[in-house]
Amino acid sequence: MAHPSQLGFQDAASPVMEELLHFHDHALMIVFLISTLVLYIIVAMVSTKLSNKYILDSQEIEVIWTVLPAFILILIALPSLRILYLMDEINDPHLTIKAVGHQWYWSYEYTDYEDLGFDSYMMPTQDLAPGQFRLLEADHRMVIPVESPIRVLVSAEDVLHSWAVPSLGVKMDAVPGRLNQTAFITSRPGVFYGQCSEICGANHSFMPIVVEAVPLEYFEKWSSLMLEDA
Ligand SMILES: [Cu+2]
Repeated sequence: MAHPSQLGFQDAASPVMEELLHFHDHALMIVFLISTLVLYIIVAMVSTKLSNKYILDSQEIEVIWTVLPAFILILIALPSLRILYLMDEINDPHLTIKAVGHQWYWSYEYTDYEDLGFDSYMMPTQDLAPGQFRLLEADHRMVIPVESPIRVLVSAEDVLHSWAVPSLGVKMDAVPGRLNQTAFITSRPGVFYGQCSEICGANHSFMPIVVEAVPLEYFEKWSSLMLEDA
């Protein structure tokens, strides 16, 4: 959960998000180094009269300022590719959940169970209990067992939506007629908030995503209660 006026990312709740945060910091440090160097050169050139009108070419410096940026790009590309393939990897999910975007709510189907599925609408402001987040709380949360590999199949019924939970490092397009898949593991119990991340119509801002990670025994109790209700 982000706090007011937060500048950086939310705390990671999954191993992939932790990798992404490290990569972000790594890339940002390189950006800072380059920006500082460029700023220094600009200031030096503007504020001094240093120039040499007799030098027409210099092979050595040209080799350096061609090879060095290429090397820096490799230092960014390799870890980026590593995370890209890590995120694509889905090993033996314990649970598969189908998340379908609608105008304007999400519906979830637990396809490992015979009849476990529900719609998840945003809680209207007047119905919020103290401590609940406005525009972010849902009437039915997507409950999952903590520290278990979860696969989410994402699709949409009407228009493009996007199923996204920043602290889990997940953002997957929900496309009508197409089934996308993504996976994550929650490294700690908690409630993780997200929002539809595709401009999908008038109430786009009012279809939050709430993932609640609980210990396995609580998840089993929850699923049997849901099955009884159905
Ligand atoms: Cu949407």
